[in-house]
Amino acid sequence: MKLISIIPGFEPKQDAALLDKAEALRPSLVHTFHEPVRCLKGDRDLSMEELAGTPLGKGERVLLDYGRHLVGRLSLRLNASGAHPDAPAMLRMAFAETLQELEGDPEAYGGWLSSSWIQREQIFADVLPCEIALPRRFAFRYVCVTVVDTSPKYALLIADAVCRAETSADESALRERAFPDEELRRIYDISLATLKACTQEVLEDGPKRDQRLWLGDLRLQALTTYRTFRSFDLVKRCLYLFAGTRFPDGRMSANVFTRPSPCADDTFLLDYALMYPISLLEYLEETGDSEALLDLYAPALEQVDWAIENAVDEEGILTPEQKEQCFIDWSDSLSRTASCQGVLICALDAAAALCDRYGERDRGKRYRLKARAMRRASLERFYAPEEGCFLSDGQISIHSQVWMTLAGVMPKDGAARAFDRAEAAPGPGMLTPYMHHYYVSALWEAGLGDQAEKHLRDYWGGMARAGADTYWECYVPGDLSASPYDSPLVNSYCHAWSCTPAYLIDRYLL
Ligand code: RAM
Repeated sequence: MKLISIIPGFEPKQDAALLDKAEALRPSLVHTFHEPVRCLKGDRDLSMEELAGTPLGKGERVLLDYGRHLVGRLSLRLNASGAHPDAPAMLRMAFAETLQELEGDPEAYGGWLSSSWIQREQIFADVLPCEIALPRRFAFRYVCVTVVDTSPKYALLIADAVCRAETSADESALRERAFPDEELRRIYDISLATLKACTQEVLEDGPKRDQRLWLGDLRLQALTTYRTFRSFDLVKRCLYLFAGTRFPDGRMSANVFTRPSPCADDTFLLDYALMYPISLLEYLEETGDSEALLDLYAPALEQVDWAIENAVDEEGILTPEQKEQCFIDWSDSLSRTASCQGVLICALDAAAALCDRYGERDRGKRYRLKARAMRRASLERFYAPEEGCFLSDGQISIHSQVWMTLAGVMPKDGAARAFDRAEAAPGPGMLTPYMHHYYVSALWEAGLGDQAEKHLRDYWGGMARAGADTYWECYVPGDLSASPYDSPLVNSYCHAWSCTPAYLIDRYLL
């Protein structure tokens, strides 16, 4: 599934008052400084002091390991060894969140996302000694530095390579937690590291790549930060950004660019837009923020109203055209109809609860009636009693069982059989932690807590065992090369929608 949307002449509708409020909520960043914890030159393991005394000539390469995932900017102090430098030093650098990324060849990359996301830098030092601050922000644990050339008269010394890391996450908000075992603590800690790295001036989608807001990711980050860093104002800022720049007809964009100034992307994903009323309700449940309710109520309900008017037939079933506008998971062969139907029912429930808060009870009642009718229609259309599970356009997938469960359509006591059936079916597998999050949540909601916990330990624990410092955008157990973009070289290995174990553990296990 390629996600490339180009709407000629697209001009988002900007709401200056909402965008001003978003701007006023821009957080300040906290900086920390980090040196490599080890340097590898060939098979020699060097300390930073040893590296500073090791001349590097043409073609030589060193791997700097910072020992943890960082989001920040690098400064190099370079020096010369030998005769007076008579030519610039030229360096090539590759930044990587995982070692595996350094193995791929950027020149051979042929995926559908831009190759410019591959984190590289080329620098020239005209005068030595010197200090060079790299202009771009990178997300990395490893930096591979190759000396492309110096001259026969001198070699290069790397005196230091300090990263100024940045985040707006407030560690002092974290509460001590008692974990039943080390595995769970590790899964939880990696989740915190992931969210911290994505917590910048907005809740970024992945600091290596998009560095902007995506609506589906935002909801999961918000749920997780409420129980960890408690960045309530940052969630509020993100909600205002989505409401402040939209499609001309009021729909929320799937993502918002934040620089140079907020601007909706011309990409619409129905299930993402429907996450907005859900996210707003969850934010209000946490904060009781009446300003946000007043400002964001109308934009939130517009998403649901648009869907009812444009995406549902008389029977209360999602239309075939609209299922094409849904994300749900990165799977080409997935039928998204039942899943997106489930998201819409959840959004109707959220809309009704928003109406209650706002004092429009009759309107809330109408959403409730619609949700009830859609539940009935879903059961009739998608549930196959002989199979004991839901079918979407004839296909059995875990995705459909998940969203029918979360939407309250799953027959009572039917979940265990439905999930067993779907797991055994040859249907499309789940590709992303985004989908796995909803899977685990659905298991818990269906009373299948043991299965949920096991899956959480297997899936996120699997990434931890594979060496993850932060959770990856895409993870398919047993296939480290899985990628939605035809190449893992552009995969993000610290990704917003993957950060939820801290939420899940806190909510269901502690
Ligand atoms: C990717 C982003 C994001 C996701 C969308 C659908 O480009 O990384 O996480 O929400 O796709």
